[in-house]
Amino acid sequence: MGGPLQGHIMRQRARGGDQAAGKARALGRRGGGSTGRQQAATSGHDFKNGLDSLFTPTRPLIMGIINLTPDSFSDGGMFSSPQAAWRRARQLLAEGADILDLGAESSRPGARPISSAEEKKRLLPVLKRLRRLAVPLSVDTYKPDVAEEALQAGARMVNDITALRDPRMRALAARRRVPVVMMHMQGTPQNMQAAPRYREVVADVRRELLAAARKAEQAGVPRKNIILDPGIGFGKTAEHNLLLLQNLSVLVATGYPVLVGPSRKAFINAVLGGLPPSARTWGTAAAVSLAIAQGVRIVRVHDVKEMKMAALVAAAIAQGRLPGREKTCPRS
Ligand code: HH2
Repeated sequence: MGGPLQGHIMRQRARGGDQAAGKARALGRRGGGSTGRQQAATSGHDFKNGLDSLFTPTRPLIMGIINLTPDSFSDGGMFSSPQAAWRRARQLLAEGADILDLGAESSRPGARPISSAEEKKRLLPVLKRLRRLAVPLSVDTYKPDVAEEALQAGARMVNDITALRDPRMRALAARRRVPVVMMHMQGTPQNMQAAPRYREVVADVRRELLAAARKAEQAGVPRKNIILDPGIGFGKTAEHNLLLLQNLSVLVATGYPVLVGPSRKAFINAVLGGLPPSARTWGTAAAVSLAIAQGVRIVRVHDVKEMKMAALVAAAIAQGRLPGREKTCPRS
């Protein structure tokens, strides 16, 4: 951990930020054993006003992953039936998820792309069932027609691993005025890990994301709806991922909210060795904690219960105060 993180924490303190506390209050209110619907009702952010509810008060948000795929790298086939997805959604809500991200096409290295028709067949029945949970649902897709139908079916947010590369995605995001995650990827899932190459990975990813955000804004996407994501594992070596995670504060300093998805990814295994994805929880917790300490707003994770605890403690340490003792801090 170097200068940028230290500097960020000092700046956060000086500003009297309050990242941990709002979420911790919500968690405290919930207690154990309540239903997903009850929890969603108390979570206090419904995205009705774009991303405003993310910022007053500021707090780390946990995006729980639900992969409706047979071939995802860590949980392929586990939640692909509507019944299994429903049970998983209820579990993740009970564990404290703030947003659920539904993905119907795997983006692991070498994954076989699927047609829009196949993606919708996997996604839409589950989405229509989960929307009654009244928690914001995000759809993880880069296909405009899939995103469009998902929004019509109740999704409130689009997570695009190609950073709105397709102009029809930009037009859709502009028209529907929903929050959009713009993730950095070098290449495509089919070729991205062949030979990732950067001049200077942190600066390159920052520049390319800012260029993509500018294009989106020119197409009419409101700035307040744009969330940036460095795309851990997407066209990056293990060292690239470590440098990006070390320097998340550089992306945070752009002023856009930042989301990061280190969950169970291969860079953890590159450090620790010999661990299948399901055994990478502690490594994920380290990455989540350092990300939150640098000002990251949202973490996309499989292990919600564990990452919720890690994120809240990391945020409390970064702020230097107990949850609930913060002043509200609207986005300036
Ligand atoms: N990672 C994955 C998928 N979508 N979206 C964002 N914004 N950021 C990420 O880091 C990210 C993402 C890959 O993880 P997973 O969904 O678990 O696996 P798979 O792509 O194999 O389904």
